[in-house]
Amino acid sequence: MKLYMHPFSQHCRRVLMLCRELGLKIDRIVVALDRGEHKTEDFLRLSRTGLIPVLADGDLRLAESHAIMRYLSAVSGDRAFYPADVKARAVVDMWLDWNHTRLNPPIQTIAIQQIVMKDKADQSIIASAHTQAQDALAILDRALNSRDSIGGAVTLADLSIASTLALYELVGGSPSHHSAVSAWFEGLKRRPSFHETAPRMA
Ligand SMILES: N[C@@H](CCC(=O)N[C@@H](CS)C(=O)NCC(=O)O)C(=O)O
Repeated sequence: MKLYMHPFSQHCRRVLMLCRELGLKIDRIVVALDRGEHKTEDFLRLSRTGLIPVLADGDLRLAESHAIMRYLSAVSGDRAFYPADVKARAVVDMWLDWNHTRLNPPIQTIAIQQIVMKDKADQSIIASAHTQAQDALAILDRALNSRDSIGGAVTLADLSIASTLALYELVGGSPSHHSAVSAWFEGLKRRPSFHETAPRMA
């Protein structure tokens, strides 16, 4: 199996974290986003989305980090990170969707402003995205405090959200105003899958 990826991408990191957790071997192929390699015809033949990560397994080409994580769970026979029980699985799916739609977007906005736009970054967009990210973290904090749907056994949702928070820290954000999120995130950071997939700073 091959993963077309970039070490600074949170979407790729969550897939690599899962591979590490499941003991799956995967070849990493770095896609040079800065040179627009993901928009070339060669790459678009792999995935019309023009986004990383993309998994290649035999004749399968699969984009979307969460779809890849579900596929890897299925082929590995994993029932821990993506439970077989229909209700438990639905709750994992709920948090995966929540990350995609609520937490990740403002954090990705901050990253694009700071890393891609650099000097041309719009500080008002960054400030508003931080507010949205903190509002989302307040929701996660309440859920973790109630311990009714997340914060128990580690699942795909925990890995996905942790990868997003890692990017948030990389671009100067912090979950420290939310004590339950901070404690939960510190626990995830202690897992080998987290620190072994950290991007190496030049
Ligand atoms: N929903 C997608 C998002 C993937 C995504 O946004 N990837 C970014 C890197 S983190 C990318 O390829 N960006 C290149 C671009 O937008 O041109 C997933 O979960 O895989």
